[in-house]
Amino acid sequence: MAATRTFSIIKPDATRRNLTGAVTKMLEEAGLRVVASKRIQMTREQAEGFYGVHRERPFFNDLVSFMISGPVVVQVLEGENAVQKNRDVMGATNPANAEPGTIRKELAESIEANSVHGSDSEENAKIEIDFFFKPEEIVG
Ligand code: RTP
Ligand code: MG
Repeated sequence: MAATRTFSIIKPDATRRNLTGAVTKMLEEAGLRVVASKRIQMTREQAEGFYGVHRERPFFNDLVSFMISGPVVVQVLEGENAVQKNRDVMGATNPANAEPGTIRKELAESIEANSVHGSDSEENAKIEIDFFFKPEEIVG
């Protein structure tokens, strides 16, 4: 099967606790390869744009504030069935419901400060990769 790509964010709760390497190690051990990576401070406008689909959700304002509360690491991950593989290693949105061995179970603090974002479909992966990366920044 051909390699596909997904988009990942290491969220501010993880960068704050110096867990960038720990998260990346779990992604790599799950069979994903980091083909692009950069540490950025998101602006409010960027975070609102990125999470635009959640604009009407009750947690939207808190989520945006959290995502700009510190640096994040945005990454493009490559592997077989990358979107699903990443979702599997991330675990459930709420770490209390996540399976042992997943990033959120082992590392996350709460349903909001849940350490990682991952695209939920190949279509959204393309949109999210384009939101943060130029083609020449991705080296497969
Ligand atoms: P993500 O998009 O970050 O990969 O996570 P997800 O699909 O598992 O969760 P989603 O429903 O898309 O929600 C996006 C992010 O919003 C925060 N959230 N807070 N307070 C709450 O009830 C609540 N629910 C979701 C989380 O940071 C979640 O990852
Ligand atoms: Mg989502």
